[in-house]
Amino acid sequence: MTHSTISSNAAKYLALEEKYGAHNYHPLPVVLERGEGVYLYDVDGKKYFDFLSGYSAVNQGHCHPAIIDTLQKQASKLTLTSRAFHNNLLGEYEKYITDYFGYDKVLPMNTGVEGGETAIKLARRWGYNVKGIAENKAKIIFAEGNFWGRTLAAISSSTDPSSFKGFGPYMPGFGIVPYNDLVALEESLKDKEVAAFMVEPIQGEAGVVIPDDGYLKAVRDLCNKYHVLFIADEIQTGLARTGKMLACDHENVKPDILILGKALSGGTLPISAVLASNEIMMQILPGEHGSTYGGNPLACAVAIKSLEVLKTEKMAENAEKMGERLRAGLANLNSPFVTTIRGKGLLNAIVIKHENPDASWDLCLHLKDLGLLAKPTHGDKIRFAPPLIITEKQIDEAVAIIGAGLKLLS
Ligand code: PXG
Repeated sequence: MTHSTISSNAAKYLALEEKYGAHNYHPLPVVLERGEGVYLYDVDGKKYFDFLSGYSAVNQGHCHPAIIDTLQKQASKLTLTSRAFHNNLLGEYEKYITDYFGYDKVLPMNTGVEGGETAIKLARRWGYNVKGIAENKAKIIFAEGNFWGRTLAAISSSTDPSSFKGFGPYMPGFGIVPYNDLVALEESLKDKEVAAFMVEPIQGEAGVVIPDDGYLKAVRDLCNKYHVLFIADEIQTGLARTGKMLACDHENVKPDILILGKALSGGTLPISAVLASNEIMMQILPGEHGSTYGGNPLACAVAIKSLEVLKTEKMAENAEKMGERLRAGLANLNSPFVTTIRGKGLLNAIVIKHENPDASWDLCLHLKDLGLLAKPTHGDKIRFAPPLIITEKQIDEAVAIIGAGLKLLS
């Protein structure tokens, strides 16, 4: 395994985390202290392209001036009231986001995984109250390879042992079908106890796995046919990342329940949202669900601004164009070690093939030394997902860095 250079300054920070923090992550050895647009700066002042964007939380770019301005102004006025009282921004935000995505209602939460939990609770309730499933019998179907977070429900639907192993017992009422397999999905939906199918339009953590064209449209049709809710987890794919506001927009389908998170705050706060029709949302009554921070005024102000700049700065359009340029640039490198280049908009991955099993980690260390930050997922895949404000010139510079990094592999 390649050992990249770590300054004695950076080493101090690593040592602190090593000693006092849980070892639940394996980060690249870089210590960041500043971000601006598509760039990150480490504690020694070295500048990097950010090709991860906080797993798509920083679509709008680091410290987007308008988002930070809104954050600072609202932070000095009112940050949290709890939902015991009303605040002057919640209704405005709820109107803004429901109009923006065309849903009747929104339920505000914080992290992405809470959004997923909320969607599942809504689907179970709808299953009992509307579909007529017998109490405690509702099932939710998930796709193999899914990733939606780390709670007990999320890991209960996971097919990745590193997520679920040793954390049982697991949540009952969950079923799994292979991703991108409509025959298996239809078979599972015939079960009258199924309330919902929850799926990522493109599987992010699984390594940017893109289903066949027409998959989402067919999922929509099957869910209609069997009176099952279609829950789209757009926490990573949504908010302009794939070249459309939502990845579902590529096939013009509207999920029954839409889950958003990550870039809903431009990387400043944990803000998630679950959007649905009145028929679904009104199944939850006062006192039956919520969160201390959900819908807080600081989050409401920040989310409105984060959504606004996606549109005013045409980030979906830029993601589409820059994504094409990035994939073409990567293909042009003609590296013998890159077997696959795939992606939509600026959610991309390459697959590395090399006799050295640590090659993709080593490549990320080389890229770090050359000034670009990316991280392997599932061993041989590396995600390339820069902020959506990246320019043509910056894409070309980044591709040159990746080319230089690949040359160092041999
Ligand atoms: N859905 C999708 C598609 C995701 O990618 C979540 C839900 C959960 O979001 P929260 O905010 O609860 O993490 C994700 C998260 C990590 C990690 O460190 C998380 C993600 C990607 C990479 C690392 O847990 N995605």
